Amino acid sequence: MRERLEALRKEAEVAIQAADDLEQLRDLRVQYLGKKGELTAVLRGMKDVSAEDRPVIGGLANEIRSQIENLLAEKETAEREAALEKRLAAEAIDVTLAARPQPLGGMHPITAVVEQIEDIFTGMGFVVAEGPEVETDRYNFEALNLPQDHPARDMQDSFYITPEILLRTHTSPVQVRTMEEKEGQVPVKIICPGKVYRRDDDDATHSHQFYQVEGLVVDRGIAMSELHGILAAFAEKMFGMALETRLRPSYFPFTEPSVEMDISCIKCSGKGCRMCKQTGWIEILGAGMVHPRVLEGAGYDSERYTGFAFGMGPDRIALLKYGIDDIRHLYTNDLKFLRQFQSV
Ligand code: FA5
Repeated sequence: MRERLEALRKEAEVAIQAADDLEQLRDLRVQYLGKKGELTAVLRGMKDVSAEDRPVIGGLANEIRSQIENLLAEKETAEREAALEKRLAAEAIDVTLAARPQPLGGMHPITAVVEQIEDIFTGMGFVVAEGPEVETDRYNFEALNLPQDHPARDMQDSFYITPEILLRTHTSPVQVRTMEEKEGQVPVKIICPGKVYRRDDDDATHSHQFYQVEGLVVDRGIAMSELHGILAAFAEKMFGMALETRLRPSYFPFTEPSVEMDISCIKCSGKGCRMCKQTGWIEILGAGMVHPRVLEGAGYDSERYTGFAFGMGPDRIALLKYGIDDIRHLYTNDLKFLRQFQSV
């Protein structure tokens, strides 16, 4: 018995020393110390040992068990440390290695222009409002003083979904929605950016889907001079230069009087060039004093309150600002084109 135990001790010592990974050590633990292990098997023979030898052999067996346990624990610790060292060495970061270039996205020119417009107007105290792109005939036309069969409906050829529902042709319905929500409260001072849709034939300056930014101010004593002042300040900020502006009479059913605002040509400063078709002026938006019928229909007493509204096309502003020659470039997702605007 003693010899078997001593042989087991030696064999285990050699095997543990020879093991070179944690898995082997786990197997050796089972092999020597497990329930079905070799030491347990030897101890099962204790019943055949004489009563006087039993304490000695028992003591020896316990000594060998704890010796094997210690050896296993030491070797496991050493193996764990070696494995960690190996991993750290393999994962070491070479700080001298050149970084991989990370492709950076850029802002789409329309998004850039819409954000600039929002920044300029919110800086003047306007709040950004939103409305649905799928709109009712009432908000898109009727409530804006454009009853059925009004000839001006032809100015904005529409995509109808049902006779009552259409894709909005302009952002002006948000004027009415906002005034209704405010229930006669003043001041109203909003801008509304968003997509609009018209059955226009696509060409260099027309798209069937484009953006507009609407503006509306309603309060006591609002006059045309405020409209002009705010829009002139906006234009100079937008194009980053001193500009002349002029208001020309125009017609929109929802404003009276109605105007279009021109700016002096940003390319030739008004001298006349191809961009301004030799006129020195470029039209950038439509505007006017909110028609009393629109105010009344949305719950505002037109004797007490007046207001102005304007609507501009960020697509066309992007063409001007970035010198783009065709609006269709803005909608074709050509990366070669878009990469030019990565820094705007
Ligand atoms: C309107 O849509 C009015 N709702 C604007 C308005 C609002 C006037 C409030 C008065 C008071 P107009 O149809 O002119 O107006 O369009 C406004 C702007 O949208 C134009 O100046 C132009 O920049 C842009 N626009 C119009 N049609 C197209 C198109 N097919 N493609 C790209 N931009 C367009």
